Amino acid sequence: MRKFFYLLFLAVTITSYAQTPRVQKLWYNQPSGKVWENALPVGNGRLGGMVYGNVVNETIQLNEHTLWSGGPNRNDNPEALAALPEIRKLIFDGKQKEAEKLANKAIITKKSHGQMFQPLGDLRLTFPGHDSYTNYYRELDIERAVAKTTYEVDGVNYTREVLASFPDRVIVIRLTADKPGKLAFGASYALLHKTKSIKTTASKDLTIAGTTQDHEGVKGQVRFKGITRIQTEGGNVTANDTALNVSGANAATIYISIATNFKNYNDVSGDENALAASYLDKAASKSYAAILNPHIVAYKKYFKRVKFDLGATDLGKLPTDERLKNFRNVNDPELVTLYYQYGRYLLISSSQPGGQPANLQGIWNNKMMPPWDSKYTININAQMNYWPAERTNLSELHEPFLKMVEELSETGKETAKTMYGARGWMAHHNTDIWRATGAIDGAFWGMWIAGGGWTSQHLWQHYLYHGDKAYLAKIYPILKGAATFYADFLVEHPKYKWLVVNPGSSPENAPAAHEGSSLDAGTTMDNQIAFDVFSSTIRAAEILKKDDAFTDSLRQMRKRLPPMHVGQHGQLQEWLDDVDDPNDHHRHVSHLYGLFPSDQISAYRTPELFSAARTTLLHRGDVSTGWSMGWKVNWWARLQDGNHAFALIKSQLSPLGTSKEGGGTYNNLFDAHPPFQIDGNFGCTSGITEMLMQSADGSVHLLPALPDVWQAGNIGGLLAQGGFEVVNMEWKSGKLTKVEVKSKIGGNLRLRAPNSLKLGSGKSLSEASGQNSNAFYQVEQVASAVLSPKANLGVPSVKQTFLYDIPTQAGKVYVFVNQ
Ligand code: FUC
Repeated sequence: MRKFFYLLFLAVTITSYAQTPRVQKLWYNQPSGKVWENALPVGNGRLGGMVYGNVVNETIQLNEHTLWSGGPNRNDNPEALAALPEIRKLIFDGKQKEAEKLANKAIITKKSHGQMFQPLGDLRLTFPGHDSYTNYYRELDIERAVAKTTYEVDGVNYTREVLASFPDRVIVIRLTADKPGKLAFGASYALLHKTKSIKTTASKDLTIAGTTQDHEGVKGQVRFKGITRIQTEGGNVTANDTALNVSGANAATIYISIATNFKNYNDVSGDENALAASYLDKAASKSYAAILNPHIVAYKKYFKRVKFDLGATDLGKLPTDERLKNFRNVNDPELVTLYYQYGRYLLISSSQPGGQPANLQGIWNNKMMPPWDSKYTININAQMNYWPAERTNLSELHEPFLKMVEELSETGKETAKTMYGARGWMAHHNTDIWRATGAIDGAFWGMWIAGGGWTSQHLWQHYLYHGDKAYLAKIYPILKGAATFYADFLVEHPKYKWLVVNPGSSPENAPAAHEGSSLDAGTTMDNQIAFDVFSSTIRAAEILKKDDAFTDSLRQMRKRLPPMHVGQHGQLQEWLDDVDDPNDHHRHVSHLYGLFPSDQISAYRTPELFSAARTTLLHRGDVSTGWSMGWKVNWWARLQDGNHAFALIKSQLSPLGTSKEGGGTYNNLFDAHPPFQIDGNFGCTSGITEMLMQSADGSVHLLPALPDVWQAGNIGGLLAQGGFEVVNMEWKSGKLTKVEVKSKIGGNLRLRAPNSLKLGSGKSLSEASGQNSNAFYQVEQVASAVLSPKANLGVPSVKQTFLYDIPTQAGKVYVFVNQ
């Protein structure tokens, strides 16, 4: 009954009205207490901080991007080469389980299974006498990248602000009291590292130092240094051996600098002491205001590029945790836009040029042994982190990932050669800061060779978005190396004569027919990735006018890859044989790689595969781990079903524990696998973009998957391939009313829209015809599907669209309005 009245109350207060959106903030009426997932993340790509907002015992849990266990190392298993023919034969003979046993022995590493991303430690601030407080409030302002806590004690208002400065490379905490002399606190550190020292210096700096852990037989070699300095206005600072104390101050600024000896994956000869001191001295010479303003400017440079409004309701006035509790039962469109922009905030804060890519937890981890080592799982998770990068106009932030791929193309050469006797480069399903490329965990998971192939596609995609030929020339050897590995690794299937990856797998899933073994030859995802690796290398070589003979051989091989199969249940087959179980709800749906992020499966070009992909997704079901649901939002967007995509968003934006199948969101809007994994945040941000705009399948498709609940709104700043920026897009009643597209490099703009459009000048548009002449929109036609005679294929329902060709010139903005 109470629930009924509550829902009634919510229904009455829901007056959906468009208004200027409020400042985008996560905010709460309670401190985090002991729960890390209540704390609010700040970061500058190099340093991460989790701000608890606790009143008496404040904690800022700290991370540094290069603070990993171990040191430079390799983990290839040289026995692989000799065992390869036998493993292949066993798989071709249908003895997958035996093949898996042999692969566990000869292919899975006998060395490191990957190193761990480790926390630095906690900065603890203690405020004696603040036990009885009132007017408590804390927030994370994602328009300025500043966390704030305020409360009142004995008539004094206290404020703390925390930021991780982009330009100054330090974390800064500003504390103020609104009555003079009332600020007093102690500052100390708690570190979990075994090798550590915490001490104060004569000049009252609080320093911490240590070395990361040995792990999996690799000696810990990352030395870190942290220096904390406090400057006060009024009052004074005193130091004991391991802590600083502030008393009688009006205000104080805490500067935290952290550095390590890490230079790159192969070099730990840096001077952490000199680096930490140089960042600190530079920053501490500036006032808080002199740090705050450039920080906001640097942050906004990225953040402000995308504006997004779906309207607002009064529910937006509630604290974030309450909105999360309500979301799936009410209409709170502003929580969608907040969550979307929060995904962008998290990428800006955890991935900056020159730094490490966002790992499984971005840059936020408080555990010495985090789940899955908080490393890079490259059979989906690390790629998903970067799906929003180009789409949501944060291309520069793709750089750390692209750099990692470049480094894998170096370390992965030896793996290709020693383990498989192949040229080129490869990686298995995981890597870490040392760019290890061996096979880890166990053959069931690790016997997957496509980590290099898939990650290499991010370089090609980056080119497709910007069209920079010099960049293409630079990365071409990496694409070519990935393709060369496939050229050497593929073998002829004895029965079908197709060229197949063997041994391979469809990540982390196994059909019952294979006695629980995941190993197989010619899995659908392996074929799709090989197709993309060949296609992108061929196209790059054509553009660069080189390597004709090589690309001819790739064309020949590409023709011999297995076509996609539609099986007896009308599903897209996950394996070459028709062994899928329609009741399989596995979180990985790897064979839909061809639908997203790739665009081999299309509503217009491959209707049978499109229908089969939809059936597969219906079989797999919705609720799953966070990242799996994030991927599903993208897939349903590609399937042009906005309502289904929105249903996934509702499941994802539910408090942790709402569904026993997993997934959900923590109070700080971190995605729950569970545990916390950031990929679900990024996957969902990408998916929401895909619901509103897709640049794939030969055109820029506007509003391809608008759910009924978002009938009016606007978004500006999305990027499309070929250098187009959708500067602004407005819609009402599900119809586009105004669209502005900036062409950065010229070329034909092929627009697909849900309603007919004309130019802003009133001139009509030309209907599109034939192939899109814009080379960035060239589509690679896949082979016709092989259909099971038992397959009952429904005809996909695809909404009517209008397709136009608009020749554009570089630098011009084109305006379109509803016809
Ligand atoms: C893969 C997934 C798990 C998890 C892990 C980090 O192994 O199957 O769900 O996301 O990566």
